[in-house]
Amino acid sequence: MIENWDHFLLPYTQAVDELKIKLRGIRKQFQNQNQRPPIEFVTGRVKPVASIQEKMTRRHVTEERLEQDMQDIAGLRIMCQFVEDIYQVVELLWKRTDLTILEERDYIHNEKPSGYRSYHIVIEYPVQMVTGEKKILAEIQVRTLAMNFWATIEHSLNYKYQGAFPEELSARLQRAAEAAFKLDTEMSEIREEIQEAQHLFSYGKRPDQGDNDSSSQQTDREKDENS
Ligand code: 0O2
Ligand code: 0O2
Repeated sequence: MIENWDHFLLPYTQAVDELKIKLRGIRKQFQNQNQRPPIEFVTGRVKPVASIQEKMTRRHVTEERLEQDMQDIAGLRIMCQFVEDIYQVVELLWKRTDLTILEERDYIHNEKPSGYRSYHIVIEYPVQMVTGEKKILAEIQVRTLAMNFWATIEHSLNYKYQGAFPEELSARLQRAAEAAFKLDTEMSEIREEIQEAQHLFSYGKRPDQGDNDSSSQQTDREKDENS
């Protein structure tokens, strides 16, 4: 029996806090280089105890096997603008030496029957506790803003219907997932145009222009920030 859940979850809480800072750091580093970051924003959570217990019952996971068999007690989510950014983020994660990737699940090109799309990565992450190092599992979900919009809506509907959607609603959700993916595909096709516009908006110059003329092309937003 896990008698003290706070004690059990402490390394997971620490891992989520650390990983949120580290992943948000990737975004900051790109911005610092005047480059468009492949990460839009990062969220994270420790699975609530009630959800852990419910999943243990549903998946027949014993307390002895909990640490190994439940991969998403620590969960991070990375939201990206474009599908291409997702794969760039995955590449960046593979290069890191502070975590080990154990599993990858590409639900972008192999979407779930519900229509769900995301890229899932299971990592092993070492947490420094006063009692020594503890390696824990964490799940990182990488998705576009459109995929996140769909998943958030579908997730809240799941609460209402407990997963047993009426057939018509289920079909509508699948169509909506396809529409969201079509939006992602369309956006990818005009990605260069969008990137140039975003760069102009943020830095007052096109990515192919050097740094020399930045002062003369400062945007209103930058002027506000600097004043
Ligand atoms: P939802 O689900 O949109 O209603 P901070 O503490 O301020 O530094 P943050 O990210 O603002 O950090 O808050 P927090 O509470 O740590 O993050 C909670 C977020 O985790 C939720 O955002 C979810 O988007 C996300 N999340 C929820 N469930 C999962 C999951 O199963 N896996 C992963 N990877 N992420 C999850 P919302 O908007 O509060 O909640
Ligand atoms: P749950 O079921 O409490 O985790 P795993 O559960 O990780 O051992 P599985 O089922 O292969 O094994 O994991 P998967 O599918 O890679 O990831 C499960 C998580 O993905 C879910 O966590 C959701 O955050 C998300 N997800 C998967 N399918 C769907 C879907 O159809 N709709 C939405 N909105 N999200 C989905 P949960 O919710 O904590 O579930």
